[in-house]
Amino acid sequence: MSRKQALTPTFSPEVADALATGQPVVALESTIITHGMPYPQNLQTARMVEEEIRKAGAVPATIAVLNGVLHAGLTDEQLEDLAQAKDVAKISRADMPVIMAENRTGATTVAATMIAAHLAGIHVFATGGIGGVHKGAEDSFDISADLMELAATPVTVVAAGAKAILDVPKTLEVLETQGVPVITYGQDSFPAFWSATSPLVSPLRLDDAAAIAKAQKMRTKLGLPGGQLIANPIPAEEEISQAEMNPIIEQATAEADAQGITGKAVTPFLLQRIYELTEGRSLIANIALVLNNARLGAEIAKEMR
Ligand code: PSU
Ligand code: MN
Repeated sequence: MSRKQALTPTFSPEVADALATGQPVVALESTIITHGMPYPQNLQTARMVEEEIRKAGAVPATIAVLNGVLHAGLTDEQLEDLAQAKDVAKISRADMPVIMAENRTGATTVAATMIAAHLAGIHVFATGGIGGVHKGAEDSFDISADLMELAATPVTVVAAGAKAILDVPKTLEVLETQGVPVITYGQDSFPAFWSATSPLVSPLRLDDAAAIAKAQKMRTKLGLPGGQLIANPIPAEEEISQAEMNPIIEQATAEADAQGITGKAVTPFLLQRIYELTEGRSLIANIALVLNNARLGAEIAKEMR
């Protein structure tokens, strides 16, 4: 095999133009569409998130692999097809080369979206929640590749903290071990996805988008690989408190264990069960926090140039 230049993703016209003219661009993942939310709310949310980024003065680039082609920026038709598709692969770092080599279709997780964003020259990525260390990881060894990706690939990821389906203290420990700055935006408490606060104190805190962009640039200047995790609390009026969520999460986790759900299936199973157990309220909060992250992502992207 000869050495070739790295692959460039296929850009939508909007994203190609934005990158060529130096406009701020925010990457978006697609696993949240295919495995994180039910249809049609997944499609509606994907469109709303893109629109929110445009309103904030940046350009959205939703990432996915369609028939083996890595896309940055999807047409509305491509988005619609993906939102309705069945049996779409969930692509993390390990799957990405194989799915692409086999000309298959797949949705990108946080890890794979970071890889694609970096190949595209996009520095900021907004999503809902990252993967992390699962409860019981001391037996299952289930630790999301998202954490190692944050250590390796220079993209700033905006998420609403780590959701309480994970072992959040262990997730923070792995991020620290891997040298990933975990920065909460505007408060000391580390947010817990559906809940704006948790009893955990955030490792780091910054209060404006310019400071967040400056921190990523400094990381690169120091010759340190990797990105940073920005934990952006859900707006207080849209949260579901931890007191309310914790018993529901416990029940969903117990069911996953009882049914022997493991590996890649764990996160989608838990999200679906929590949606059912909260009678859809978890989804409403999930949509609110993704929109909130899209807005902050756009502000950071504007400061990143
Ligand atoms: N958290 C959410 N919604 C999601 C995911 C996480 O609130 O859809 C998805 C993201 O794509 C994340 C992936 O990268 O789940 C993590 O999966 P795993 O734990 O199998 O690495
Ligand atoms: Mn996992």
